[in-house]
Amino acid sequence: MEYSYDDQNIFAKILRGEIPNQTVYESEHALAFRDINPQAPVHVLVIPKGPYVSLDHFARDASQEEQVGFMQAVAEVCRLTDTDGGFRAICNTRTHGVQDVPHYHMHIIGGRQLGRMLQ
Ligand code: IU
Repeated sequence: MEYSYDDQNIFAKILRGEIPNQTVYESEHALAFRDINPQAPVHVLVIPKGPYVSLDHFARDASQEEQVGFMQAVAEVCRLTDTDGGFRAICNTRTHGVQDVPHYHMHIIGGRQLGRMLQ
């Protein structure tokens, strides 16, 4: 699989500070910010700072430090938001997964009872 990262994608612009965001947590390796179109009271996107297109790209090519850093950011988002009742983590992945923004991101969605299935 060849991954081609487009540095003009919207999350790359957010990482460069060219577009504002509502930051929940930031570290050396990851940024977490509120989704602009929230589907629930908690809807946060966690993204790595490195140039990874998708979950599979990140899982294959990111260093252990980047991968640990990413999961630590997920843990911080859980600590900082109303997720004690649980939440859903979603990584829409490339074309079949209907991924719109080609920079790897994990949705953390919660703060209310969710339905059983997503479409
Ligand atoms: P997807 O998994 O790539 O389909 O989700 C992209 C998400 O990015 C989606 O929930 C959008 O509402 C969100 N988003 C955003 O938070 N800020 C933006 O400027 C844009 C999209 I464009």
